[in-house]
Amino acid sequence: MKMQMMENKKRILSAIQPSGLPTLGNYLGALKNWAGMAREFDCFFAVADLHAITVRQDPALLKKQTLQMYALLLAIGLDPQRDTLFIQSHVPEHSQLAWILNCYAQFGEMSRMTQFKDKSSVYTDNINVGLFAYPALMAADILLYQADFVPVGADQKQHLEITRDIAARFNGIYGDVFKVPEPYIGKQGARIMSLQDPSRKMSKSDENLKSFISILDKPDSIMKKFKSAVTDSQAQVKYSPGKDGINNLMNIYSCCRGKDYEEIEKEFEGRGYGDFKVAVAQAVIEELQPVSERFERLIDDKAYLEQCARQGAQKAQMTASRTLEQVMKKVGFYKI
Ligand code: ATP
Ligand code: LTN
Repeated sequence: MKMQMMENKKRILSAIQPSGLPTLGNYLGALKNWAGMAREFDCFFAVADLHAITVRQDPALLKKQTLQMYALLLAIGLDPQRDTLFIQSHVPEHSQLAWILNCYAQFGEMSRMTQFKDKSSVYTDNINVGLFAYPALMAADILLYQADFVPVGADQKQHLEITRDIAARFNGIYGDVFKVPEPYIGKQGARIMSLQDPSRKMSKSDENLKSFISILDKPDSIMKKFKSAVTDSQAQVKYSPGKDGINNLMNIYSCCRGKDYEEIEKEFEGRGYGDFKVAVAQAVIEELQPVSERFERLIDDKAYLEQCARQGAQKAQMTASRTLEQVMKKVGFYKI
């Protein structure tokens, strides 16, 4: 009976890069939704270390951050027994399929990716081929598992579209090999903006440390960052187009407290931005506290984390190898 229910569940796959400790943006835009979806779906979640090296990483730091990110998957409430939680490079099928998909992705469509354009303007001394081919690896991550849905923040929608295009193109040539996945973009939290420049998304690689909240920031640091968040000169807590700073704070508050904008406007009627900023900080502190407590406990238990990662990779590989084998056969690779 239990087995049958498993089979009826739709499958989701997502991944996060271990390129630093996640921000509140990653948490509200991605991680929190993953934890919320886990009961309903058959879940595959990966730490995308192969993607991380598209920008230069310090090897020791990458290693540390990979285990930290894996621990965070558990700390947000994912269950290594129920869900398939793994580290991307532990399943070599990702690199293998990515190469094949490179040959079905067009230079023109890859050149249009906003993330490539953005990152190649930032990392001007290292515009490597991996950075360019990044979406083909992401397509491999998704297509290997025949995922139905891919939960991502709005910034990754374009990569999902190219994944769908590559899948449809491949299926068009060889028959139905890949499931064409749908994006799953949570309404709220889809785009948390920088606290210092609310026209840009909150990003863990931002040089201005005051612009983002790290998921493990201590309460006093969270409070300070919200108090110095950039808003406009009006002082009414009201959601309105163009007021990016206050809109962002309202979005954050709404995600943490589960209230809609109207309720928030009522709650803070007649009170200024100062009060509101403190309330938002408090809500974020309460939201992150259980996660950081669980994280602190887990990160000290390396043996347990490694055991979970090993099992997760084995589970992932069972599905991934089946898809890859089918692809290789279709393409015409000689098998012995
Ligand atoms: P970097 O700043 O190092 O490029 P990032 O902070 O943008 O990284 P990723 O690892 O690329 O984070 O993204 C992980 C997940 O978090 C993705 O699903 C992405 O859509 C989501 N995400 C990232 N930033 C935000 C944000 N500001 N608001 C909502 N979701 C976000
Ligand atoms: N590119 C994504 C991370 C990522 C991903 C994936 C997301 C790598 N592989 C597969 C969804 C599905 C990012 O940077 N946010």
